[in-house]
Amino acid sequence: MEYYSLKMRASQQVGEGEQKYEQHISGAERIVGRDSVEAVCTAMVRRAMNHSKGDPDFINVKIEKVHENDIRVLKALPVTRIDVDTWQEGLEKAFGLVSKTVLDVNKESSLSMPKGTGENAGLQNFAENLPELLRATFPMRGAMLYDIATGERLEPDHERGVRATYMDALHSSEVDGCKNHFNEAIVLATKVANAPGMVAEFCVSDDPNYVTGYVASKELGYVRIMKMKEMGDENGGRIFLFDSRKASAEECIEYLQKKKVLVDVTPCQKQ
Ligand code: WAQ
Ligand code: MG
Repeated sequence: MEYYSLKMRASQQVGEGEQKYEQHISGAERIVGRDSVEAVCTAMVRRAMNHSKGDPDFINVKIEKVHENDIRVLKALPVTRIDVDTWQEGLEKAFGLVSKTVLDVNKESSLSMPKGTGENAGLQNFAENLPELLRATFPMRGAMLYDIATGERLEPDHERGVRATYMDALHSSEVDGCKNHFNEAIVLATKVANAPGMVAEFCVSDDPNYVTGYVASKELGYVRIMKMKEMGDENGGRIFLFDSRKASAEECIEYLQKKKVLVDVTPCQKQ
């Protein structure tokens, strides 16, 4: 079977003179069989032309052939959900789950390391740092890559962050459709959880009307947390928690940005 990667991004110029800049309106990416390329491309352009964020004056569609041998097929992470009464409670739960995962990994590593190495004062109270890390992701287009071994940020560009790309659901016949948050997120989270050195991911949507977020890792699976921010809040972000004792940042970023991944979501039921 021959596959193609399709990527679309649309933007609009706003402002005048010196202040003029390209504002992102819409973006999408797929990996599909040869037979679907034309229809998916049309659907992407339609999505760009009918977006509530505005009328685009620039649309970029990139279509690349992908060799089947270069595609890795991954099983979707198992999905669970946590219901909460308030977004504050949801955020607490999410912080709790990731910091426990991080502490467990750090405990394990420090047992196998000579005393005095791999310890960092800032990491002792990792949980307390999480709200500040999350706030730092709000203006970013990609994710923060945070090293749990040193407490350092490893994105080459802190303003942009690292973006996971070249991924889709396997056998996804869907051509059109507006953004489905869950379907896109389970694909991204599964790719990310399988990255070299990845420990966990933390995500809050930047869509003001979408308050469900998640934490994910190979061990935790994909844990949906039904409220993680206030309705109407347009602040969201992603943190990729990474362990530099397990892999190099270059290797991890190369995988996130270049490796083609199809995620088998058939057994994955939305909870
Ligand atoms: N790679 C890395 N970071 C990204 C990417 C990407 N491909 N796409 C978005 N981000 C970052 C970026 O900073 C955004 O501001 C932030 O993540 C949130 O992105 O089970 O919609 O696309 O129902 O707004 C979760 C679904 C939906 C929960 C998450 O994220 C559920 C969502 P958004
Ligand atoms: Mg969004």
